[in-house]
Amino acid sequence: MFYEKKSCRICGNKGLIPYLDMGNTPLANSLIVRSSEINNEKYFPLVVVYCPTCSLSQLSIVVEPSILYNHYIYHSSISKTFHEHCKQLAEYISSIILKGKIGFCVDIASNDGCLLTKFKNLSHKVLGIEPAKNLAKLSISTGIDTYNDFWNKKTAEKILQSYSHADIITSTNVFAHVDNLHEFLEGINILLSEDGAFIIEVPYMSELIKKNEFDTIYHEHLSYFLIKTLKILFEKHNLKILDIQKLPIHGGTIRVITVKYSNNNLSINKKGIDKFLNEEDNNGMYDIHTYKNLDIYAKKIKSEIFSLITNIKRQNKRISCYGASAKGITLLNYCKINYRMIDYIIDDTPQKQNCFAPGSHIPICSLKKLLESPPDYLLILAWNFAEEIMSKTKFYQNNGGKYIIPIPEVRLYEYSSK
Ligand code: DWN
Repeated sequence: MFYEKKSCRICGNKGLIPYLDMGNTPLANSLIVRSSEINNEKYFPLVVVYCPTCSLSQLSIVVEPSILYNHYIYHSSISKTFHEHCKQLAEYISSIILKGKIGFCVDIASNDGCLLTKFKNLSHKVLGIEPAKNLAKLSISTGIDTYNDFWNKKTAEKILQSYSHADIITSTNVFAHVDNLHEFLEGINILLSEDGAFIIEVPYMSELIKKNEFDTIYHEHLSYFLIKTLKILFEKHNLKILDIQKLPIHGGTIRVITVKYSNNNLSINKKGIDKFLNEEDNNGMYDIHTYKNLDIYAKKIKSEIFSLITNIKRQNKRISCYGASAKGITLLNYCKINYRMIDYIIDDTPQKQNCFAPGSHIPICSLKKLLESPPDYLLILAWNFAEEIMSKTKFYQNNGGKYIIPIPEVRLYEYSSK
């Protein structure tokens, strides 16, 4: 079901240093469908280790990908903010990278086709690669051509036989989920055309550390990247970084644009890349001591949130949550918050509703529940979408409902206008 990863997946170094142990937790997206499953839940160690050679942080274990992704409950299209993000990404690629040319755009781990829909709207030819059967089926039903498999060399070869080289390959929020990154990039080299571009978006480790986003550490996220690490990895695979952009989505993401070494069509933003590298160095991102502080901050948030919830409960007040996100489920389990303290979690994903959150066993409900049975406090577990969630729950705040936001620090929001 899982194996222990004893060496760095980028550089092979065996001298890895553990710095954060979040205990044994269930898989964040393994929602419980029937209450009878509660007694059979599986728990996995959640430990982060640091490679002093290339500065990669990675989990100490790797859970079998088929367990995590053959059926995937997370639908990226649920959030309006993410739709807007995908639209801007497609427009940026269309105008700056493809320079107005119509291209063949392949998205790896295309989920429900959110990004590809935006490329399609700009008249590009699209193909999704998606390992989850349920998501591949869903995106095909909306008219997005999708190949149902994991990305690897074999998949790249099959796509090349049936289609053509790709002008653009995107992989947003998938790179961190991949164990064998070397084979992943060998696949990119097979499918990417000589003048094409490979664009990734990944959570940025500098932001995770800066904002105490320890809840984004769970079994799906095998690696936590810095530019230094990505540069080493890409250079091993004939890819050069052209540009890097920092984006607010998902608590702090970096977009990295790469091309094959032989491709000189687009200029390199050397100054911009060096700025990232200098900042990482200046912020101590190449020093294990910086990472050890994450454990201290995570414990601080755990104790603050636990005592806040205990105090609220002592006053006989009710608390619910918004967003059965993977990070939210991780936060609840790490902070030892369960169904005795929280009435329910609202999530707009129909597939998550009527399930129970793994570990904490809190029922997941639709937005209707917030109208029918409003709590005194709403803990926003999907804090990365706090603005969007607050704006769609105006009725709750107008009736005196309060919000708790847990990250980067525990904050209470009360609105005086009743
Ligand atoms: O890398 C990953 C990221 C990008 O997405 C994955 N490993 C899994 C997933 O992580 P997550 O579940 O923590 O992602 P989100 O996007 O923060 O999850 C938000 C949750 O909140 C979803 O379940 C949808 C829900 N939601 C909602 O119900 N109504 C979100 C918004 C904005 C809303 O309006």
